[in-house]
Amino acid sequence: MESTYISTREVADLLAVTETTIKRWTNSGQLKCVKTLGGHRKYLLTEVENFAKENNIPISGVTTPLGKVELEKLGFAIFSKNMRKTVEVILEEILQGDREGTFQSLMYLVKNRMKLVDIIDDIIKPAMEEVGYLWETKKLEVEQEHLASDTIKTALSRLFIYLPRQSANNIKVLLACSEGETHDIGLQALAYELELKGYGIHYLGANTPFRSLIKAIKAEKPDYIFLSASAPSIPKKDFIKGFKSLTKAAKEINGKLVAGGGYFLSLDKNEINYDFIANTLKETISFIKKSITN
Ligand code: B12
Repeated sequence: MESTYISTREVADLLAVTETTIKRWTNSGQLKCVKTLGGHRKYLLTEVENFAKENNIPISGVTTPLGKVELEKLGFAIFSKNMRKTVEVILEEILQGDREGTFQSLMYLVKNRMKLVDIIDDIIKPAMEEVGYLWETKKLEVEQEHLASDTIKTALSRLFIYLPRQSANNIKVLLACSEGETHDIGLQALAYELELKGYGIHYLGANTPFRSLIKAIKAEKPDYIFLSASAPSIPKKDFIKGFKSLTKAAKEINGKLVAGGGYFLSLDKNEINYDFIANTLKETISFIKKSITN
């Protein structure tokens, strides 16, 4: 093990980056290699492990390749910065219910230095909007929509394991979908991003009764409370009443209340009170950064 040497391809697989990235790190002297008599670069496994540790890069060892056709399509989409094409490839995998293919496609984006927030906001959100459109126009059955949702959820939960983590900070966040709300993919993605950034996560998930949410806020005293609502199955007046009690509970513990999800667009701004409302993960992250530095 001490003197095991591996190839550029193997280092790339191990660290979940492209071979080009490995070459760049080597050329800049960050990662050491030796050259074989034939001129090929070889890396000492222990050196690679140390490099990964020092730079906070997880050792994944994901080696299963995508099919040649998918790889070519994705490669071209990324090379030409064609987001629409990238969305199409992911959508195809999602609609087939191909968990492995979806995971590998997302992994390919990560290897090409795409950030999780961009993958969610610019690839997964539009792909799922297309799923919604297909369902609305009766081109997709309900069970196919369920399959698509579960496929992306599973792929994201696998991807999360391989992403680099920052060390823990002392900021506590509580996340929940409102009462009557089952759409939890956006909220779950936000929880992944915040967990990777070192926040302490208290995730309550789908359909959390307002009463229980308030109990949890009082018990946990989070710095931030994130509430997601896309199409809750409760009357609007009950939602507004519940949300008002949430605003009060957040104020009492001096926590910031952040609302997100399509339902808020249908509410009158004067009816509810929050610290921030977000349509994307990018907006949410920059709000948190700003509010911490203020
Ligand atoms: C997948 C899906 C489902 C799945 C949900 C599975 C799951 N576990 O989440 C299932 C099949 C269960 C479902 C059910 C229903 N759905 Co549906 N669903 C969708 C779909 C296709 C995708 C949603 C999604 O996951 N997107 C991917 C994520 C990443 O994007 P996102 O949710 O928009 O989140 C982003 C932002 O909004 C934001 N964000 C989201 N939450 C939060 C929270 C915080 C705090 C912050 C800061 C940011 C944030 O960040 C995310 C990243 O950018 C949408 C279509 C669409 N246009 O969005 C319809 C959609 C949301 N559903 C819709 C409807 C009507 C329903 C049902 C009522 C249908 C029915 N008649 O049975 C039910 C019941 C819903 C309920 N009561 O909760 C409508 C809602 C329309 C409306 N406003 O009234 C939509 C828009 C479809 C449509 N075109 O008609 N659905």
